[in-house]
Amino acid sequence: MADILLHQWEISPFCGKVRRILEHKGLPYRVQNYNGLLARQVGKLSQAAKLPVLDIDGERIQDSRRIAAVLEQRFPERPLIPSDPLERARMETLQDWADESLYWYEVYFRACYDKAWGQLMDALTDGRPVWEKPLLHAVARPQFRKQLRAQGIGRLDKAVVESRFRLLLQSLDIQLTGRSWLVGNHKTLADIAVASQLHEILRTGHLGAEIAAATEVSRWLQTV
Ligand SMILES: N[C@@H](CCC(=O)N[C@@H](CS)C(=O)NCC(=O)O)C(=O)O
Repeated sequence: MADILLHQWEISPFCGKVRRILEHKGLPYRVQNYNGLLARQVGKLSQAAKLPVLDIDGERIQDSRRIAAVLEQRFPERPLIPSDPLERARMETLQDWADESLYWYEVYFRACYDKAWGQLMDALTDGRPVWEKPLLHAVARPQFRKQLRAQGIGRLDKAVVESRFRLLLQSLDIQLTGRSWLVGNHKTLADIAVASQLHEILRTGHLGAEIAAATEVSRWLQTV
């Protein structure tokens, strides 16, 4: 049995993605959380100073996509990467969209709405001394907003971002109509990557009703 340690923030969609991959493959793992000021240690774990990072039998792997590829190679049972080239290409496109675009909606909904921000701060300081919360708040919120402006979505009004998000939900709903999975006939990394972002939007967001109204998306989310 492999010795697997996931360095994570519980509330990070990319860490949720790795947990779902490990659970799909039936691999037991331990977690190390970096809440509060422990976040300062993340820079020592990964060049990009980002989580998830996975230690597997002494090897350290950064980035959810790289982690997914290594796990698939080492544990090919219950595959998540399709062997068919067209399905694989579709899976890669959706994974990239989830990781590099949909993710920013989740960041926007957390950084720009006070209630979601409060929930994020509670989760990120869980188990830590109370004085760390105002400190993290003061450092993290401007950082998130700066990242959002650089990415572009942070320059848009809430109404515009929400209406774009609704369009994306409708488009996913159409893609999932009469289908169990986004690509092919079994669960793939596309399902896990997209659902991991949506689950986090649901966790701290105010758009739960909109996601529930997308009936195909809601049904599929319960299975991923
Ligand atoms: N491409 C990376 C993205 C990971 C990522 O952006 N993680 C966020 C947490 S959700 C992070 O570590 N942010 C810290 C920072 O940007 O300083 C992956 O797929 O693992």
